[in-house]
Amino acid sequence: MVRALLYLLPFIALSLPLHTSCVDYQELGAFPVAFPAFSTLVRAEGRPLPSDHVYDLFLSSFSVAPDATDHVWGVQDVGRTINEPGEIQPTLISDVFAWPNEVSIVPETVFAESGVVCVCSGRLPPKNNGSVALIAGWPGNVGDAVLISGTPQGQPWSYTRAPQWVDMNGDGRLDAVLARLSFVLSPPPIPPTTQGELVWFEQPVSSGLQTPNWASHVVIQGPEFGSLAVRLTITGGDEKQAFLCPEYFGRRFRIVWTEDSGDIWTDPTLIRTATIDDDIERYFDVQLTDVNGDGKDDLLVVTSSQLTSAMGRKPNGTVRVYEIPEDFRSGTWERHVIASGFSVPGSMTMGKGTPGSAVLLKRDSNKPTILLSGDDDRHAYLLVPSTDDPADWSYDKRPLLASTGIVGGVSAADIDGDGNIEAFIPAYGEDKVHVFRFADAANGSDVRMVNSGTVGLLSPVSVIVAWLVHYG
Ligand SMILES: *[C@@H]1O[C@H](CO)[C@@H](O)[C@H](O)[C@H]1NC(C)=O
Ligand SMILES: *[C@@H]1O[C@H](CO)[C@@H](O)[C@H](O)[C@H]1NC(C)=O
Ligand SMILES: *[C@@H]1O[C@H](CO)[C@@H](O)[C@H](O)[C@H]1NC(C)=O
Ligand SMILES: [Ca+2]
Ligand SMILES: [Ca+2]
Ligand SMILES: [Ca+2]
Repeated sequence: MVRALLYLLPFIALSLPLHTSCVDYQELGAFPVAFPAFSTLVRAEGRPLPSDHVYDLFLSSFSVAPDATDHVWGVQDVGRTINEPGEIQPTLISDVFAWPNEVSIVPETVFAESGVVCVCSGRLPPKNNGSVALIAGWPGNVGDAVLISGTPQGQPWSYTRAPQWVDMNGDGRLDAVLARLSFVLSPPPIPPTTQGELVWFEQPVSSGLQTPNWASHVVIQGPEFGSLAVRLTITGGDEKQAFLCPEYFGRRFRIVWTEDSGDIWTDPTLIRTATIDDDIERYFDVQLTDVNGDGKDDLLVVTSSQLTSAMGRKPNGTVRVYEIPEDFRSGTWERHVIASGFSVPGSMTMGKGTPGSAVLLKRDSNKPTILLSGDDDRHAYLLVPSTDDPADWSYDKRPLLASTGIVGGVSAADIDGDGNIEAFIPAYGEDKVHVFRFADAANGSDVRMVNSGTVGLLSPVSVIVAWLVHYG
């Protein structure tokens, strides 16, 4: 009822000129999905291997209503109907998860089988009972979910980002490595505290895809929402396995590795960490990618603004890039803040954060434009590089979409092979997913900021924080 009334809010008809020297775009349309949250594009697998430009799209959708049924959706070969987004009809993969977060595909190298979908979930407090689940058979008749994270009697955990598949114990089988979050509850008025940890689930010797409750091993305490597996160089030019670990509540950004020369993680006394940055921001998202187009990978990192009276500062969400040192264990990570000043508008900012996730719109060898979800600030943005010079870290921040609800996890790729990048922008409060295409400016279309939508509810991070603030 409330939502129906909110739909009647007038749409604001802003129109901003947004032509730039190196990127142009059009909104191709949108398709309906109730409460879309995360979107993920994955290259289609199978035999024979589909062409490079066949992508499947996965979406999670959840409602904060206590007894809601939440959904995991998939769209096979989403490029086929991309020019008529209204025709896109997602297929239901599962409705058994409470609050599904990131949905992805398990690489064929893990089970020598393609088409395994992985769902991370976790309804937030007080039913903080999430899981990591495998579902075989995509596309087609998918099977039942197998919960590898198990332990129904143990401490409840929420999982947000999809696992990284790395062989942690050297037995030749890839294991699932994830960050997870739990709340340590005390009787009121003592506020709950958060606990995060990097954990790996050990793939069993046989039938991993049919076996629930894989053995778990904690690497370090700290990371709550995500971590990224990377192989980086050390002095002498060798590479080592490591995990990048942003911490939201912990307000630091670290890297963890093992001193074991074969990168085997079973001996806790060999595990080491180094701090990449600890400028007390809330580290939220990290990707390894060449941001400035110099041929060397960098870290693209988002810190989320969050009003904290204790800090006595204005909230200031940022997008920043770290250059990777020659030896990741001891070197200095040079930081370049490429966009800042994100804050949730209005007076009701408690428990809200911005920006959300970022994705490069990588079309050619030029410095790519970045697509950014504003999350609780209800926008999507483009960060457009001022020049193609790799040493120039200046970007123009331009609003792309104004939704009056939360903007979810964005994804982008050339999904139809036409040379242009298409992007999916979930608009949680509008019950739809927007579809954009980015092209060269020479092929310019009528460009303006798109306004649509209604007032949204709460993003995953927001709910946690709102809950903490409320009970804290
Ligand atoms: C948590 O979820 C699992 C799997 O759905 C279920 O077996 C278990 O009973 C749940 N625990 C609680 C405390 O709700
Ligand atoms: C936000 O942080 C950036 C650098 O991290 C700084 O340049 C900028 O002035 C800050 N803005 C506000 C409003 O504090
Ligand atoms: C731009 O338009 C030209 C001519 O119509 C076409 O050949 C070219 O492929 C287009 N480029 C992109 C990136 O769409
Ligand atoms: Ca293993
Ligand atoms: Ca670079
Ligand atoms: Ca395309």
